[in-house]
Amino acid sequence: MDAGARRHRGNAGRARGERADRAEIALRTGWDQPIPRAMLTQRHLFGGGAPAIDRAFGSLQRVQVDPESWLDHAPGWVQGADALFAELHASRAWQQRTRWMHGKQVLEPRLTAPWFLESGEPLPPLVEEMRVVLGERYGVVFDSVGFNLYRDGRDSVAWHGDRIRPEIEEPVVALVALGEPRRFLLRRKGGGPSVRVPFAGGDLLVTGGRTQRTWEHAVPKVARAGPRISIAFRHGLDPAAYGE
Ligand SMILES: O=C(O)CCC(=O)C(=O)O
Repeated sequence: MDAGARRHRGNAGRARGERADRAEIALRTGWDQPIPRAMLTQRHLFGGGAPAIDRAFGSLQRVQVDPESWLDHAPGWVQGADALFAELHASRAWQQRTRWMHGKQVLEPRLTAPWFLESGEPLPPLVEEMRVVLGERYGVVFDSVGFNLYRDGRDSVAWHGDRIRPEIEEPVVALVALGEPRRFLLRRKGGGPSVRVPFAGGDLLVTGGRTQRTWEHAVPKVARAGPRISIAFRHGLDPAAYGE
């Protein structure tokens, strides 16, 4: 067999493997299904009114992405998400961080505003309620909250696992999305096929087990999108994570 044929067979084998991998994840999660239109409209209705959270976690479903890794998804966990979006958009001290990439400092394509428990600074009351209620449910003290603002479709976050201290083998990270729906993708660490995780404005998405260790996630750029805020509740964040 010549080199070209060998390469072709290698590529075809890899493609077959990736298809099988994607099919396996889709089978377990059902996440290759398009989100029904009616559900998107219904989601939009949750956006109005006074902000509140569902302390009973009535819509929450756990998805086992592999035997050691899970995601909890609670659609519409935040009611009045639009008012909370407006409050956070107006009140957080948004900054654009820089990152080292290929030996150069580049601007991170989104704005962030971290909060740390040790600062003693009060959080907006509903965000504090989320932090406490989520901490009770998952048995951890969320000692940092990262606010992320994606101003439009050009803002994004690249593939990564969160930088949690290595001695915490199974970190729990809780994310709340507000505003415009964006694609939230998940793939095994190091590459391979990705799946789109349903995560719309007002939803709660919690990663647990080994998800932050053996999987990575991303919010890719899109041609057009309105603003979106995500709130990340973490425990044991590596201090270097916000140091750049
Ligand atoms: O915005 C999101 O939904 C994800 C945020 C994230 O992954 C991060 O800040 O590490």
